[in-house]
Amino acid sequence: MSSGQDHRELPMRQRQPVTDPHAAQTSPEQFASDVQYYLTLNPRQLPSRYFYDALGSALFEAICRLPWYRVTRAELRLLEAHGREIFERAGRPTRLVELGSGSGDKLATLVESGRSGAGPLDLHLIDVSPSALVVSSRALSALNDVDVDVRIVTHEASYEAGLLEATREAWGAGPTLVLFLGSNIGNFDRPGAEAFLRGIRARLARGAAFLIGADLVKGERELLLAYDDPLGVTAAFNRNLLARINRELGGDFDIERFAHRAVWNREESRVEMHLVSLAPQRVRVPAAEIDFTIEEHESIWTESSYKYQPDDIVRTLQQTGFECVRQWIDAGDGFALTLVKAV
Ligand code: AVI
Repeated sequence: MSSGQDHRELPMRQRQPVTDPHAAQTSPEQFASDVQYYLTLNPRQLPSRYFYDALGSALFEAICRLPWYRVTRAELRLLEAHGREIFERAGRPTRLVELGSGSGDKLATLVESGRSGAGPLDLHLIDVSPSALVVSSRALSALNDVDVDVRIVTHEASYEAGLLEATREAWGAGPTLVLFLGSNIGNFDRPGAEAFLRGIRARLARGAAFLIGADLVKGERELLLAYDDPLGVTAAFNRNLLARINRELGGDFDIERFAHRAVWNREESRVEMHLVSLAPQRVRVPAAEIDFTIEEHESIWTESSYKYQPDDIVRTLQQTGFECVRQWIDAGDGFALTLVKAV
């Protein structure tokens, strides 16, 4: 893959950090040290995993409801339409493990549309947010009312640590389907995505099924509207990162003097989000021990959201230890669900 190769050759300081957006590294000390490190790089950056404090998570939920951000709805439609086939082709799994389960909506949709009444189903929810785990396990418990016998286990952990715990569980062990939805893979750069998928493969038994959702390359106008919506919700989501630094690390970012900007980087196949300084301004973040001047028009690069071609997804999965079972595409909204098995 040429883009992955090129990217790997860039010096580390020019790369957007490889982020596990829901990684468990959220201690105040880690946050301060990451802010210090990334804000003093050239170009300045901040890791996108820090978007998801309570306000940021609420703003992200709102983004998922925006008419211009189609990822969530497209994926839910595919899960609903093809749930039965997903269960069949995944080998009728009795254990489902979702990495970054969030609200639990997607898993609930898949189980409701795909699972017939027979036998209990173990659902393992992995998320770093304890409040998300409470909400999702409550939502998924409701499946018991619609005649699906589910047992729910929550893991407050990063993806990989949670997967290790979930697959170590002796009870209920049976055919397993691991889910990585929401196009979260898009927030890894290409080498990071490959390394992540290899890590997942290493934790799975041969034959285990893996379902991944990924947003596809589409027209620039459509992509930019998804990341720079007319209601300004994505701008608020982006700028909240500076507000979070002010709140938690005593920073003095003048939030109104930073503009949200979304850019489609065609060569790298990614939408980038930036916060652009509207004037030369001094910024101090005492807990991160930084004090710097940011120039007018200088930007802080806060997120990369890589977009895939359908074949690209299959190739990447094949290169990381999986074989393709089936891919379902929503051509209208440009989204793909790909089911693979560990080989
Ligand atoms: C969580 N992640 C897949 C979202 C994305 O599309 O990259 C985060 C997001 N950023 C802006 N809008 C949504």
